[in-house]
Amino acid sequence: ATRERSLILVKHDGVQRGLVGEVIRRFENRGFKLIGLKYVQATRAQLESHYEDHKGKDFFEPLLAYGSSGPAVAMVWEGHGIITAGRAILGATDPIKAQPGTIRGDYATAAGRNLVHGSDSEKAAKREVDLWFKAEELLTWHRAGAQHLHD
Ligand code: YYY
Ligand code: MG
Repeated sequence: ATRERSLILVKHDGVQRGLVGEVIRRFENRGFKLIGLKYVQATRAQLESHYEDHKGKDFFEPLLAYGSSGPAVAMVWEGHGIITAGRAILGATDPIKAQPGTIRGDYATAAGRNLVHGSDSEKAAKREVDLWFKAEELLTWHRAGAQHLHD
């Protein structure tokens, strides 16, 4: 659906690497609509909830420790196919396997420093958007020229 949403994070390594603008640019250029944006200091508890599916895995603790060590940027993007397209824009979880032209394939080499997060299903997107944003922080607006992006 055109109203499909995805929670995209520029994780702390992405902020440190100066890639916030680059990530936003790639989603903007593709024609997606930004409806929520904030600079956040994630807590361990928030990341534990965000990554709940990975609890118990060997990378879980380092993921929480590094992710809560400094600021990140949280975004909600909206548009037709945003979940699938967003994952494609990010590239594979292991940046060594990520295609050039993707964010991870262009800028990262390690899974533990893979710069960005993107929701992987509608169910995950709903849960993650609710975790990072209050309803009133999401803006309803019309992106000019939308009729030229899809029929
Ligand atoms: O959704 P995505 O971020 O692409 O990967 P997930 O399999 O959901 O893992 C979440 C997060 O955990 C990943 O972005 C980095 C970290 N991680 C890791 O450090 N080492 C792994 N072998 C797998 C995942
Ligand atoms: Mg994931």
